[in-house]
Amino acid sequence: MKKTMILGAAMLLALNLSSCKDQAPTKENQAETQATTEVSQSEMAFGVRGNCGMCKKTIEKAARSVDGVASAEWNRTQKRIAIQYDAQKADVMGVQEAIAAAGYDTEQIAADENAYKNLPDCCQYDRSMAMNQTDASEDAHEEHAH
Ligand SMILES: [Cu+2]
Repeated sequence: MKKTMILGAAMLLALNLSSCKDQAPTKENQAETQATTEVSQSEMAFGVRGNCGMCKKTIEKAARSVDGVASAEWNRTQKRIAIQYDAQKADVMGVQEAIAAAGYDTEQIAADENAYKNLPDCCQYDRSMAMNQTDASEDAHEEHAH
């Protein structure tokens, strides 16, 4: 009688254990997959000099040409670019190098001289222009700089 009960309890325990085993890894795997997707999208922002809408196109195109960059948005008033990227593929310096190679000064890298000279006249921005003007409001100094 006593033996049967122990055996029964042992079987119940074994059953619980096996059902835990079946569920636990699945949950872990799901959590891992979700975490990877969320972590891979990082954001960065830094100053980039430029004048007009054509500059904006060139700057953003250069940034997006870097592998791992998902989106790039240059703000003409603030002289600042905001980028969403995969940190495992792209890094801040790599993106700044690509923009500098296209002829535009960034916060940490000066523009390629030849690329700058080859820009259209309207795009040959002032090389001493203040960039990364984080506190400039969207419209305030819009036409002021020219
Ligand atoms: Cu321009």
